[in-house]
Amino acid sequence: MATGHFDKKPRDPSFVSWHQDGTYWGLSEPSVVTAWIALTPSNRNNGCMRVIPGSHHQGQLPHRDTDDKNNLLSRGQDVEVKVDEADAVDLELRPGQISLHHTMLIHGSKPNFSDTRRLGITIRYVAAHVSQTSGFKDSATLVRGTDKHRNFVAEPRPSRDFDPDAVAFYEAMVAESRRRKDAIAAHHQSRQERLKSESRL
Ligand SMILES: O=C(O)CCC(=O)C(=O)O
Repeated sequence: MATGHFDKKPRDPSFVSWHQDGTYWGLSEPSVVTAWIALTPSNRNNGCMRVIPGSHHQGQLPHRDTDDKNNLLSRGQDVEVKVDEADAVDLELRPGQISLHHTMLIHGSKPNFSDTRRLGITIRYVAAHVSQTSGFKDSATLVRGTDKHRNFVAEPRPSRDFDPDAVAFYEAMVAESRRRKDAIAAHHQSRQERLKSESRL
């Protein structure tokens, strides 16, 4: 299990392009489900999540990086197949309600056109037998049973709020993840510059 959050302030232009979560996660198989938990109302006006029903049956689809600064995804990844907006279903939720989506489901969300905040947290449940195909070993919390596979670094179970060991573990993982993100961004930028200078030749 891993967590994250998606926050849109009132009148926030931030949006999420149509994408499949599994695209850049580097997992051996797409046995992952996300619980999107609404902490505020999430509706059509403030940019609720939208999904294309049944799209997870298409398997992994190609994506392109857009690097749009208003895109809440790290690379602004956008699925490279035509998405018919008429097929989209709005997942309107009240605070405390959740939606569940498969890692290959095409989904996204529009900007917040309202005066109210839209905030949701995500909990990603990964089957323990799934492994990472990229170099860095991520951490995860075991939520049930025994982990016979040890494919992820086991997160310590906090014994109380702000347990110092759990906080130190979290801070080390965040620092490592920032370091990786910066390395990817630097690699991406030098690739863009190389392509630009090649096109000038
Ligand atoms: O919160 C959103 O608008 C998008 C969420 C999302 O892309 C995800 O949970 O994978």
